[in-house]
Amino acid sequence: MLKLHGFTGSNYFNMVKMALIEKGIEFEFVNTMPSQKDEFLVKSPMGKVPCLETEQGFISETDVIFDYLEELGQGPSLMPTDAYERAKVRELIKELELYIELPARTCFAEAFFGGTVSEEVKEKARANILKGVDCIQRNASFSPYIAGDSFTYADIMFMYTAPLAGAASKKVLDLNLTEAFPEAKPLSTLIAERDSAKQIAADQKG
Ligand SMILES: N[C@@H](CCC(=O)N[C@@H](CS)C(=O)NCC(=O)O)C(=O)O
Repeated sequence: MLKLHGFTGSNYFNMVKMALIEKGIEFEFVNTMPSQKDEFLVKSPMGKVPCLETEQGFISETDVIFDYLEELGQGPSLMPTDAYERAKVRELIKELELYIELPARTCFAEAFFGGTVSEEVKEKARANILKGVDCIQRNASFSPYIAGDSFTYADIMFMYTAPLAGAASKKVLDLNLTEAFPEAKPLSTLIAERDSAKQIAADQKG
């Protein structure tokens, strides 16, 4: 059986967890924190979570794990069948990670972990997040899902990046993403209604 290593508070962990639940693939949860210790680095070369343990070895990087799960061919497909449309889903996944998640992440220390972040970092984050939002608005369809009429891995990436970036922006950057990114709330509300999202939210509450 596949084993998913990570912790319930990790947004990336929850992305892979959602994909596994959506596809109905059984997995074992291995509660694991990120670490730079040698024994973990052999499993996840950057020391990050999640990583997925298969019979052949470990896989890390969430979008790569998505592709692996899809290629297993089990459960409902979370990718379009057309090659161009598949590429567009991957494009959105990459944009959400690079241009929303990563700039927002530079402020997580102050937003969620009691740290502080310099004004310089905040200014850069504010500008980059707004640029990222523009990019997603140009590229996404929101009809009703981010890449069209079916639920895909890009929706999973969206679900565990945009709302968190919104919360960090509000808390630390005095930036209201509800105004700048009005499409985000209806989509996250729609995704939150899925059984997979409800299970993840319940597990997060403990
Ligand atoms: N690009 C990675 C990012 C994963 C990631 O940043 N995970 C966080 C937890 S939510 C982590 O392990 N952070 C520890 C670190 O950055 O060293 C992925 O796609 O899985």
